[in-house]
Amino acid sequence: MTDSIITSETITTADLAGRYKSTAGTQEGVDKALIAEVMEQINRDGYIILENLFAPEDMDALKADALTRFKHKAGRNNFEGLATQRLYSMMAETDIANPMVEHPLIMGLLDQIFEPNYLLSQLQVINIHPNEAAQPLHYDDGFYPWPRPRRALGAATIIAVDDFTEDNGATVLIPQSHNWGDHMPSDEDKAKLIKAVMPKGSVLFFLGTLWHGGGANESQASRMCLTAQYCAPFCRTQENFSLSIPKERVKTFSETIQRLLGYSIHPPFMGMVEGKHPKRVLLE
Ligand SMILES: O=C(O)CCC(=O)C(=O)O
Repeated sequence: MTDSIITSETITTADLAGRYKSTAGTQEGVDKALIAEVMEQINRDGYIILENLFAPEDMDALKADALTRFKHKAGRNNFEGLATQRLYSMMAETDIANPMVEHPLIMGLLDQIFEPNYLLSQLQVINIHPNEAAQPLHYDDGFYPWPRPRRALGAATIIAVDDFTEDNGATVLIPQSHNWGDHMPSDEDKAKLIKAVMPKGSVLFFLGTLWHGGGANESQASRMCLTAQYCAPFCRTQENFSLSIPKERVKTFSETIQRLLGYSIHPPFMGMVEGKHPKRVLLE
């Protein structure tokens, strides 16, 4: 039981959990000056490329692992990609991507963008094969039907598992489109598209309001990425991880990953189970 006195002023911020207090922000810290510098670019342009954040060998290991797990040869429509493989729910089978999902710099940026206890909204490996057409341009948090311009309710990483080149399907994006109102990209806007060309192990980090899409793959080789999308703690996640990742596996994950998967509370009680903290269901 908590002995906090709840008032009209504190009802949306009070941490009512008695046993499992919020662990938001307890991950390894990152230099504040670096976070401020990166955030300045994200706020201005809607994105940043963090070159070589991960070791190429870790990318090779992730690729070898993912290639054994794809269940389908291609997507079901031109958004998933008719020459693109997607691996969903990988945490149900392997934790090879966990260090990338919870990297301290990524968490440090998300701490600046969202309220505490933000969530992992989806996690995918995307393998774009030769001859794939460009994906329709979109912004990732567009399914939250709130008028633009507005704050980002989502943010994403696209981690280059292969080198992203001029012709192999590097993600394309429109700088500063995170500030747009509710209009579709015009031909003039599309002329400003840039390609996220980057060496493997690099990360494209962008706000959920930034217009972007997978690029056309005009090369002879496939282009793989790992992408994690995160959302504000009061938004519905794209994947329902409580159903897709067995509790026995979640128990083995770090505190940060558990929190990202929804074993956390957005004050005062969003995410509760039978009025209790979800960790009680996970751990007791
Ligand atoms: O694969 C990419 O480069 C981008 C994919 C994407 O934006 C998506 O599937 O929502």
